[in-house]
Amino acid sequence: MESETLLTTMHWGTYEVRAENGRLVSVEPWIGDPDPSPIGKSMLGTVQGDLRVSRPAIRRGWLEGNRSGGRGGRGGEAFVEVSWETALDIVAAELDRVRVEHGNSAIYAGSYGWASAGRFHHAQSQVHRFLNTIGGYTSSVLSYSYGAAEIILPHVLGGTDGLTGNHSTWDGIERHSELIIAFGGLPWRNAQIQGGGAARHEAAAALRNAVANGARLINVSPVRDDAPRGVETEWLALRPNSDTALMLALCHVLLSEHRHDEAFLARYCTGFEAVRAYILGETDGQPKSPAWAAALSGVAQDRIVALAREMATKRTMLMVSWSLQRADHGEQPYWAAITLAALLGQIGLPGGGLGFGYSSTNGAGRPEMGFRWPSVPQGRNQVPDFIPVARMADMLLNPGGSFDFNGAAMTYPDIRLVYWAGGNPFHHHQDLNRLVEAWQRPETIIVNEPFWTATARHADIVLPVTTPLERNDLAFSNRENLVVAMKQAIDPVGEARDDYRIFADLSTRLGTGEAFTEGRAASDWIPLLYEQARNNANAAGVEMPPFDRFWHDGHADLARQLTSQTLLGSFRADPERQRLATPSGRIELFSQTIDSFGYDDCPGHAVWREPREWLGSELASRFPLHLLSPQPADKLHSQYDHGSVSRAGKVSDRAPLWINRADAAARGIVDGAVVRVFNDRGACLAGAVLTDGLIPGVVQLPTGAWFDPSTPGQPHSLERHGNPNVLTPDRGTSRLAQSPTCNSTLVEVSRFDGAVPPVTAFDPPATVRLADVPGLAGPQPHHKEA
Ligand SMILES: Nc1nc2c(c(=O)[nH]1)N[C@H]1C(S)=C(S)[C@@H](COP(=O)(O)OP(=O)(O)OC[C@H]3O[C@@H](n4cnc5c(=O)[nH]c(N)nc54)[C@H](O)[C@@H]3O)O[C@H]1N2
Ligand SMILES: Nc1nc2c(c(=O)[nH]1)N[C@H]1C(S)=C(S)[C@@H](COP(=O)(O)OP(=O)(O)OC[C@H]3O[C@@H](n4cnc5c(=O)[nH]c(N)nc54)[C@H](O)[C@@H]3O)O[C@H]1N2
Ligand SMILES: [Mo]
Repeated sequence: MESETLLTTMHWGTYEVRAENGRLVSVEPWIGDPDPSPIGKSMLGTVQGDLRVSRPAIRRGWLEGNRSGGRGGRGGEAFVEVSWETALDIVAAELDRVRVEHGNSAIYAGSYGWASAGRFHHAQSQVHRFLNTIGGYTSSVLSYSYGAAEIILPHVLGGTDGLTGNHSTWDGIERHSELIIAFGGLPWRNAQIQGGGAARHEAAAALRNAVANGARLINVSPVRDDAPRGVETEWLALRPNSDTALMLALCHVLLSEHRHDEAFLARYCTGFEAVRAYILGETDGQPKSPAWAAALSGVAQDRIVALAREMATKRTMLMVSWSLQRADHGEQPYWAAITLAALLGQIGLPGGGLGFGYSSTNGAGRPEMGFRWPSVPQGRNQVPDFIPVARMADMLLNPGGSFDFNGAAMTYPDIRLVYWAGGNPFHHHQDLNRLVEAWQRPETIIVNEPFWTATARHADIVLPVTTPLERNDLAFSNRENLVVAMKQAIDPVGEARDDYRIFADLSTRLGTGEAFTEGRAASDWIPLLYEQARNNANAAGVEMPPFDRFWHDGHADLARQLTSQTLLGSFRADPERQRLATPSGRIELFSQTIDSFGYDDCPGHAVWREPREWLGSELASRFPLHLLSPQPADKLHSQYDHGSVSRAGKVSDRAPLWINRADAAARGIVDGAVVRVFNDRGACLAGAVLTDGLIPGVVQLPTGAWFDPSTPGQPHSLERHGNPNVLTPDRGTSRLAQSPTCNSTLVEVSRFDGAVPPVTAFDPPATVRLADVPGLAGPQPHHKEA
């Protein structure tokens, strides 16, 4: 094993890794990747670095009986290292206590997060399967990525095609698009990523081809650099969160100049009359005219008119990034984009219509494999309680509280125990100071983690987990026709174990061992999953080699059955027989269903609703800068923030805050200076980067800096590393989708003139050994390994 070169697949790419004498010595892009991501390099030095959780660890106060956290408890105390036997006994007993005393709904294990690529050791599948065998858990639905879209699109288009899959493929766009309008741009950095594993990075080349074939590309964004790398692009700058107004005004021009496609609307859509009356101002007295939208968006009135005319005369593709719906009333830009595309009448034509999230990952626009990849069966959850994922802090703070969601009146369960495996809520959640408070409420928080992330530090019990390099696994992802044998390259670091083994051992203690493992070791599951994949592939006419040959070769490159498709192409061809899964069978420009919910913040058709927080709101007099928190270029979320690639991007040790030169000059801020970014919810430090690539009044601070509060466990302490989620609001998009609104945030930025505090997020937390804690060494005499 020692000097062999092995393949491994991560969400950001496939790499050839090599270990010597037990140490990982090189990580190089897989030779088949035409445009590899540098992020893989960050695994060197970190996978075997000092931020690994090396032994099971328990918060000292929890061991001493302080179960509710309390101020300064979670996140602020030393950890006591214990043996696996002790840790597993304690976790099993605590799960059992909570389910017996409070019922399984008192266990929250939505456990949202990206974990690692690798089909078998998928942390969420494992924790869900485990908890389902012991009676279930309160779960979550939707994603932080595109929760608002997951709710609005089924109402309007009958499903999520064009969002998460089944996009119009690049080949049609390359050949037929004459005008590509990209709301939220097409930043190359995001297309580095493919959930479940990336192999060939092709999005950038596809865009280059489209433009080389004569398409004109417009980046509609507050940020110039949202343009794709190396492709000629016009920048149409607009105020953040004003896209809906711009889209409605484009509709207004089409309608008032009779450039809309009446035949398309009549044949394929329902509810056109209602939205037409709204756009023309017949229902509320306010025409959604170019002049109206210009005042809201900052885009000149005649530019809007000219753009609408150009769209009507060209094969026009609307690409809308996922970021637009992570904002207040995030349902609306999606519904408005569909309305605009419907008026243009090109939906279902190659190179025309629309799609969501092109360049948000590497997958959009690539053909599907045409069959399903298997995953670890999760069993059935007997607990009916669930929340929309981003309402997690609300749930912890308001047990028994009620809320609306997609037409239903819901109640928050009373959570006593939280189990997280494979996610980092102190990365992903909004308003982290509020989360710090909410997180003190449960009696017990258990986290499986390879690294000392903020979530691990804020847990009561941390169980150390392997990374993919320390175990065998399989990678296959929907848009990549490469299947990779992810072979173990190094020994587990410290005492780390696979999530699977942890849950198997917990199951044994809880009497459900057989139900969880079905008598299989991890090494039995991998060929089993592979054989299922092979059967599915064969049934679809795609050949996969037998497992042994595949494992020996290290990967299998599969032929694709499907090569080309157009979103809603078959619906366009035959709307009677290919009805959409909407109540009318058509595109619902007006939805009777949504209208019947009676939500003022999401009525029956696309509307402009002013965001609660944006440059047009009163709050802007105190916090005059709109903060966008995009994905980080040099990592995936918080993963490997401590790696070399991410660290090279830090400015004065912190996350970079991009700020317009004029805004910086007005505040006496110079390039590279440490700045304080703040609002009423919180404050963080960041490193200033001056640019002309943002409109004035907008700042950008990418996500991913490991949460580094100056007084851990206490809300409202200064965050020192540049984590934007101490600033973002924890509010749902609307009563419809209740999804994240991180891109609707106002802040002020000032020079930080005091002594700059060091970042401590990359120092491992204090730990002591159980035997060294007087009075605590007692409860574990019968354990062998201690
Ligand atoms: N302000 C703002 N906030 C955002 C966003 C934004 O745009 N702006 N974006 C949101 C979006 S789209 C998303 S998807 C979320 C992402 O949020 P997350 O998915 O929670 O972020 P990650 O950093 O990927 O967290 C994954 C964790 O899993 C751990 N892990 C890796 N492999 C394993 C394993 O095998 N087992 C176990 N047990 N753990 C493992 C990693 O070390 C890491 O800590 O963030 C959201 N938050
Ligand atoms: N390198 C890297 N790539 C990633 C990820 C990562 O962590 N790192 N995360 C992956 C994940 S989980 C997801 S869900 C996707 C997310 O993919 P997206 O949601 O598309 O990504 P963002 O980077 O949040 O946003 C893209 C751009 O939208 C612009 N934008 C923000 N608000 C507005 C607005 O109101 N109007 C307009 N017109 N533009 C706006 C911002 O300038 C931003 O640069 O990215 C994936 N790709
Ligand atoms: Mo995401």
